Amino acid sequence: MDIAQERRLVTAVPGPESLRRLERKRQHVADGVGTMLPVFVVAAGGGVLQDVDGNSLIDLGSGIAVTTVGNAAPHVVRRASEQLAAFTHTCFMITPYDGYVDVCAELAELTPGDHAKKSALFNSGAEAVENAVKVARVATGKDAVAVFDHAYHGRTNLTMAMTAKNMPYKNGFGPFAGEVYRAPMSYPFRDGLSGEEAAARAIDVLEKQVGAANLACVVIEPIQGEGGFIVPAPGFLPAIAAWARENGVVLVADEIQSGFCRTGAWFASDDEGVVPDLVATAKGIAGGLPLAAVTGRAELMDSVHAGGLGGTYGGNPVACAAALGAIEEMREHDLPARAREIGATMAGRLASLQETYAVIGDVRGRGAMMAVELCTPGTTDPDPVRTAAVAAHCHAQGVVVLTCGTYGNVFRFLPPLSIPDALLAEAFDVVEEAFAATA
Ligand code: PLZ
Repeated sequence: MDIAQERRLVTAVPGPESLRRLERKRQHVADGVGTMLPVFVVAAGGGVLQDVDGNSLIDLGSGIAVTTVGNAAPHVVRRASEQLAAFTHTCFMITPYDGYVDVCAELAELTPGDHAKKSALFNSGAEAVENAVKVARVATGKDAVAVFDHAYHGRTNLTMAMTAKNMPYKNGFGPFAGEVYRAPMSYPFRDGLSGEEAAARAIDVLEKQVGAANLACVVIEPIQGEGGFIVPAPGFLPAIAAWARENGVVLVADEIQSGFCRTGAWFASDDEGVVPDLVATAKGIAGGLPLAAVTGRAELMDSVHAGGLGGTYGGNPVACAAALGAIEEMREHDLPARAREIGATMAGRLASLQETYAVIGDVRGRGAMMAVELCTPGTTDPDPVRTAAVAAHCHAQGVVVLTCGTYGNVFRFLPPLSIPDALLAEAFDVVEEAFAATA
């Protein structure tokens, strides 16, 4: 690895050169496109981001769970570079190439279940979710789509309708797509229900307000991402899956954030032995290049008429080569195991933080997808102000942390799985200081 694996601050964060470039961004980039931490990056790898001022920051965000294999990971760079030099695009719908088919073959092997599977490739997570819904509608001949409280599925028109949170994702952007219905999620910290109880509550809403006879699919994140890293109580997902199966409703797992080794398994659905009918993937699949997929039961995928699925760039050859490189990294370094290791370290650090800081109401997550939820001590009243203060402290000290949650009071930790142990430990020292400094 060429980039020194260290945190090194030589200016304030952001530094003067980043601030100068931020001014240029303000001139040319639409204000609606925000940046959480405006340090302009020039190189990244391992667990480090280097900026234009010469600072090295520790990355606990992976560009929102994308660079799971690390930035510029060797197999990704090698395979994508070779492909870049060979050809950059033909459009798979016009003249095909092996990389696309190879990625689909890998997806059939890696996603949950040993039934016959097929895939279609796209560019973004939102596009994958949209296409999963298209497949489910054609396959069932039904229209309605069930989603959950706190869900995040994207920013396109259909996926905005499926996303729960208004600000900033939906406000003013309606009217939204119809036939999307929302059920209560299992949120153990806030509802105290068992998985079975929470599933019964959700199923009751779907049966009374929509009807299984009208439902094409239930779309669920096995661990919710943007909504707050909400891990449903054990038994919730299997109960929803069983109900869907018994009622002819397609179960779609949105594994866009939780998939590809993040939680310590290849997919978060694996942890509870849930076998979705369709799986939407993106983010971690290609080490940073834009690629997304819908993978599912062959007979469901094949229910769509010829030409019904596609797009100019879907399954771009360079992105496919990058995905094959990313999967090679995951296998070669046993990244599911590495995610479990990182998870154990983070869980230990966060549990001890919780003992000291009563503002931490909940520690949750799985593998390298962990979070803390900040509340007024002794209550479940969200504390987004303290959350923002702790994040700001971490950023100023050169640690990139992300927040999330319906109430803006969740810190999420999504380190690249290539982060060295020492750097991870140092990052959590900074997080600890941030809690002390803002107490
Ligand atoms: N489904 C579960 O996490 C993307 C969104 C960041 P795209 N999450 C990060 C932002 O503010 O836009 C996501 C996700 C889940 C779908 C998506 C959408 O994936 O690749 O951003 O379209």
